[in-house]
Amino acid sequence: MKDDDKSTNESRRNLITRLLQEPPSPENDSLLNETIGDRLAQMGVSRRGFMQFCAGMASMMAIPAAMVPRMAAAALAAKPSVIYMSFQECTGCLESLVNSSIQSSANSTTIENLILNLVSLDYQETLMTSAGHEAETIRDEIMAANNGSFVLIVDGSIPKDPTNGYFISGGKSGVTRFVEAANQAGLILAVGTCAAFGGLPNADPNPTGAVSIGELMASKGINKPLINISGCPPIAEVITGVIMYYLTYGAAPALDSLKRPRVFYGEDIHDECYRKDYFEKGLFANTFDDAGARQGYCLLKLGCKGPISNNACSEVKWNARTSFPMKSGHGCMGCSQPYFWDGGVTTAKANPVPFWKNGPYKSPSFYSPLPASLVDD
Ligand code: FSX
Repeated sequence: MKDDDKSTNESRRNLITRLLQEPPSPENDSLLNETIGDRLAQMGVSRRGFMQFCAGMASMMAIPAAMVPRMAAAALAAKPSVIYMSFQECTGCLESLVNSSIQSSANSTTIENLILNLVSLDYQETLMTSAGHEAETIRDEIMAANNGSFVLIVDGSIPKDPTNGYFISGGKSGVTRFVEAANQAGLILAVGTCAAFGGLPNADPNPTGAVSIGELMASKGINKPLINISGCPPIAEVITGVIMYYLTYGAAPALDSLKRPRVFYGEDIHDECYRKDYFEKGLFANTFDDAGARQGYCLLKLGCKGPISNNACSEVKWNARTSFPMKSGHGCMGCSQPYFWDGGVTTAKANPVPFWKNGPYKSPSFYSPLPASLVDD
């Protein structure tokens, strides 16, 4: 990590701390009129709690503090329609989002609950009570009513050949279902590594011919804004953070070359890992249960993929910010990267030796070249 990146991180962390301790300002309070206050109260959220949430979210996404009131106002004023469609996946992405919400909702309304209350989640096959033709009709009506403006969240990858018989739902192929929705959407979020890069269904030998959402869009000439939120599963707060940004600005945040938001994927997991000090000192665990592992030594020699994986796990953490893999004693599996699983992460076939033997510390050739559809010009 460069020195100026380090100082940016440092100031971001300081900003988070300051904003979360700051008393509510008249400027912020003036934005929360009586109607909004009532709505927050109905959701069990105090004004102060909501402003703290916005401040924390803004800081996490490197949005200037001056934008916090605007973020709060936009989030409360807007209620965009969200259509959430699932294709070939394990439902882990939705589990991540929903369990995170349930886990911490015993004490207060969480970020996830808040967002689910602030957007109009109009179609999600696993969560909705409607099914069959009724659900499909609702989806079609909502897409028509919000043509060009709804947010399409997609998880799972899709068989590229619509005639091969894999993934038929509502009598339509995955390609047909996706293309119909994508052509009417305002913004597309590819949630999870399956949707973003192909993921598990795309792993060798890829029997269904599954491709990522980006690749399918490119092949169908669909030119809509796409944000990849990778991870198997992705971090719930990263999904909600991107939605918050869109509510605030009406546009996608800055993306990296893989169309992932830079604020969450701009650094590798190793950069913020608490075991990094041991890495710097050359202290490594050699087995998962040796004395070094118990003291927090670096897990690099056990195959940790933190240095080549971009995500916010070590900063945002998981399960209501409780922990993340390295804190739990397990190396990073690189699930946010293209070619997870085949990319040499867990299979002996693709990567028979720990990656630290693969040459330079950050080998740019560790992963195969990316498909052109995933790379910005
Ligand atoms: Fe894939 Fe998600 Fe992994 Fe599972 O929806 S990213 S297999 S956690 O469920 O798509």
